[in-house]
Order: sequence, then structure tokens, then C-alpha cells
Amino acid sequence: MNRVLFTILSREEESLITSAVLIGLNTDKRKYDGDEISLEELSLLAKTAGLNPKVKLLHRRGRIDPAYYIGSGKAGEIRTIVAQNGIEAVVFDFEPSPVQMRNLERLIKCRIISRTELILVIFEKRARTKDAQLQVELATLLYSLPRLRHMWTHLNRIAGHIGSKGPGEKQLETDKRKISKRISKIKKDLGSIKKHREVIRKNRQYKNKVALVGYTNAGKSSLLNTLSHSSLFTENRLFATLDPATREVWLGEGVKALFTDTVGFLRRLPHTLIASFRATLEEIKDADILLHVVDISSPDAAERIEAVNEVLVEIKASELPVYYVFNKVDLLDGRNVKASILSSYRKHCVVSAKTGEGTRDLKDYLFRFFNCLPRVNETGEVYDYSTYRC
Ligand SMILES: Nc1nc2c(ncn2[C@@H]2O[C@H](COP(=O)(O)OP(=O)(O)OP(=O)(O)O)[C@@H](O)[C@H]2O)c(=O)[nH]1
Ligand SMILES: [Mg+2]
Repeated sequence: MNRVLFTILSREEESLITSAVLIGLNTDKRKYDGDEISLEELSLLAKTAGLNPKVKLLHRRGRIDPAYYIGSGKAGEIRTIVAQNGIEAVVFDFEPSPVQMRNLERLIKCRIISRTELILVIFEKRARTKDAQLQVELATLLYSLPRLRHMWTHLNRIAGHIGSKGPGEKQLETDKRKISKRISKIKKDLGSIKKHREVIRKNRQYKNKVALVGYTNAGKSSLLNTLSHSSLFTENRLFATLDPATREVWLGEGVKALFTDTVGFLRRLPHTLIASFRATLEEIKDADILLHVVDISSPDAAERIEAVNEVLVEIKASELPVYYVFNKVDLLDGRNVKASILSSYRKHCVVSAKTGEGTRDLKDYLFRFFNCLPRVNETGEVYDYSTYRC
């Protein structure tokens, strides 16, 4: 598949592009702080993707410009910054339309990358297993398909024929056919992966199941490592985990549970990614209880919780029982745990995956939860039932 088709950095380009300008947009004064935090997050995303953010700008503007999104005046300013600083990429914290992207690229004379593209690049870099690679490729193709038209219109202008299809349109049709064929093939392959996962899930149906969910970098994998004494990959970058991993954790006398760690969420996570990762996200829906892991040291912890809850609604997992696990308490460094956040989430514990602090409380809660959950034996009969609800 021709990678140039996707307005996404290829691996070769990535090694060349080092310096970037990051542009955020604030259209509502009341949301200025949120947009600032979002721009900071974009910076972390850019670094994770291998870019070097040299300049960050949060542009204030009442409404979106139809031609240039941020307006031609601002785009002209960015062009000057790009030229003066030898910048090689401009990353937007929003999603201009394909036409706006093309206009901006022409005016600024620099590679333009949208937030979604940046996230797709990171997922592509992070995907290690065949399953993850297929899911990321599907997300990339689904993102590219509606954008193809604008990649080939220049060919029509070069050699347009009235009443006949220009070379751009012919190329477009060929590419669309190729991409659609590849999408069907990936969906078929993912279908068999889904079936395989269903068999695994069926074998686990009588076991206690916990799923770790949360914002990316909250410490889900670290927590599972601490609880199960394992060594899952963790990193202080975004989207360290893409593939689900399951470990058994002993909770107390006679009670064990299978804990599944999976991909982390992000605010404004691209829908194509959620759709493509459905097979992976199914693991979450299969759990008896969700542990919503939150980085308590993050200044926007409450917004992150909301972002995660939005994804849980989207994947239809919001009805499951949830226990909030406020992690990284060691980073608060003597500062009080944010009481307002904790009081908003009645069922919670405060832990440190790093030091192990609070993990006993977490296990005790789950021990009680599973002891009180209706138990069903292999023949489907309920053999232990309590009205206790956590
Ligand atoms: N100080 C401190 N750091 C932690 C703690 N838990 C995790 N970290 C660090 O936070 C970073 C992210 O941890 P991960 O376990 O990879 O986070 P994750 O939620 O699995 O992230 P994704 O897989 O990207 O969704 C790593 O650098 C960890 O070492 C903690 O309790 N205290
Ligand atoms: Mg992880």
C-alpha cells in the first residue's frame, strides 16, 4: 500500500522531521484553560511521535475560518515563524477539513499534521503485534478514504478534460478501490481474531474478571505489575500499551481474579481508532468490574476522568460497576489529595503503583466485591448469592 496516500508521516519522513510548531485554537474564552492543557498534551503527543516541538501557540478566534480554519492572517504569521526557525512540520490540535489542510499547506509551505494524524502515527509506531498492526492500519485507511479526493485534484488542474475524467479522478478511483479492498481484507482478518478472543473469553466465563481502564499514562500497566508481580511494558510516554494483557492476581483467602490491562484513552480519541480497536476493547466489556485508574498528580484529573467515561459510553461499557483507583499518590509530595475529586467518586481508593501504598485496600475491596457477587457454576446454577452491592 502506497504510504504517500495517507497524509501521515512515513517512517522515512519521520527521521527527517525534527522541529515542529504546535498550534492550539481557543474559540470560547471560558474554555481557555482546557485548551491550554490540550496544547500541552499535544506537545507530549508530538514528542512521543518523534517530533521536537520548538514553538507552541494558542490562537484565540471567535469562529472557524472556512478556507484556512485559523484564518489567513494567522496562517501567514505561522509561515514567517516556520521560515525563520527552519521548522519542518506544523501540528494542529484540531481537525481541519481536507480542503483547509491543503490551503494551509500551500500558504505555510510546510508539512501540516492534524491531531488525529499525530495519534495515528503514534499508534503505528507502538503497534508490535499483528493484531495491533492490523487495527491501526484499519484506522488509518478509514481516516484516509474520505480525504483522498483532495490529494489528487491537482492532477486534474494540470491536465483537465471537459466531459472526461481527468487523471486525478482516475487515480482517485484506483486508490479508492485499492483501499476499500484492503479494508475488507483487514476486517475479515480481524473477524477471525475476534472469534479467537471469544473462545478465550468463553474459557474464562466462570472466573472473576477485572479490567483496568483509564487515561493513557495513568499507570494501569504499572499497577498490574505491582499487583501481579509481573513485568508488563510501561513508559512515561503516551500509549505504551496497545494489546490487552491478562494476569492473575490473588486478592485474599480463596479469591483470585483475572486482571486485563488494555489500551489507554485520551480526550478526543479519534473515532476511527475506537472503531478499529473494537476487538481489543471487547475485553473491557467482559469484566465483572472496571478499575478506573486515574493519575491523581495530573492537574486536569477530573477532565481526564470525563474523557475516559465518554469512551466507556461509546464502547457500551458504562453500565459495568466501576471502582476509581487514584494512582501516583507518591507524587503529591505531602500535598493533600484533592479532596474535591475524591468526594465526587464515592467508591475509590488512593494508591501508588510505584511504592505499593494503598494496594492492600484495593485488593480488600475487590475481595469483598467478588465474595458477594452471584457465583454461577459450570452448569449455570447460582450457588452463592448475597445482596451486597459495591
Ligand atoms: N511516581 C509514580 N509513577 C508512576 C506510578 N505509576 C506509574 N507511574 C509511571 O507513569 C508512567 C506511565 O505508566 P504506565 O503503567 O505505562 O501507564 P499506562 O496507564 O499503562 O499507560 P498507557 O499504556 O500508555 O495507557 C511510567 O513512567 C510509570 O513508571 C506511581 O504510582 N508513581
Ligand atoms: Mg499501559
